[in-house]
Amino acid sequence: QEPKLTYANRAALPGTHPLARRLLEIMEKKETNLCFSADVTLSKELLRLAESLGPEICILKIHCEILEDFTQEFSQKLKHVAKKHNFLIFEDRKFSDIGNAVKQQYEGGFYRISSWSNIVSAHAVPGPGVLEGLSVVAKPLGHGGLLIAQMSSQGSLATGEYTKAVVKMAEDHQDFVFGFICSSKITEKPEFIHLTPNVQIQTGGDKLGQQYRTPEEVINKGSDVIIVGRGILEASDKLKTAELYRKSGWEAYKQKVGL
Ligand code: 5IU
Repeated sequence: QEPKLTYANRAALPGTHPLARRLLEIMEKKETNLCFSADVTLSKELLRLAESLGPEICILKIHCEILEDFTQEFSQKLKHVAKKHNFLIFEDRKFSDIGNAVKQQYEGGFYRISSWSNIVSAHAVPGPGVLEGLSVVAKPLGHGGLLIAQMSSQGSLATGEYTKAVVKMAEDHQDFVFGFICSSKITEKPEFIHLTPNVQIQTGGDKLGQQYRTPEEVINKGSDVIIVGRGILEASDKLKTAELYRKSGWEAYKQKVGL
């Protein structure tokens, strides 16, 4: 069997997107494949979480429109914390309109997402125009995007041939797309990063269709980054719990690549 590539090996591949390279280097340096998903309503709380969990994570994923009190001052503070603790900011916007609309949604409006978020997500449903619109904004800023290839919710329509078409679309737009939100490994190309939500050490689900798997299962299934929200958010000691997720994700990775 071929030796498995490490995150560092993949960072060094010539075809790896510069932002993916930065992510893989952060992962290697901080020994973490944990993306913390902070769906909270107050910006102060989000900043507090980012400050305290920052050292444990490679990415902080947020939904800016869940915040009740979003300001540009907040986003600048978040950027500052991200720089201090060396993690990337991911606005999980799931853009899904025509190119001209998403370009404006990404760059302008109330949130001005492109001014503070390194990574954004998009649906492939509209066709390649969505990526072309986002690219116009992302490229000069060095940002990158993730395509939603599969979803963790019950009854998701993003399966089979759809997922395959998403991979193809990503391969055709590697100047912007550097990876996928997915539940399992969907391409053998080592330049692409696989990120998987619905991770909890306690398996099961929620009442709204979410279905959970453990960090080990997810990493063993070929994913690179575990996305954990309520598994950490609802714990009484969030820092200790984040550390637990970081360690289990990292151990699973080390075993997988044979380190
Ligand atoms: N998320 C999913 N599943 C998906 C996609 C995104 O859970 O298929 I695409 C988001 C939703 C939420 C986070 O922001 O990931 C998971 O949070 P919990 O760990 O709290 O379930």
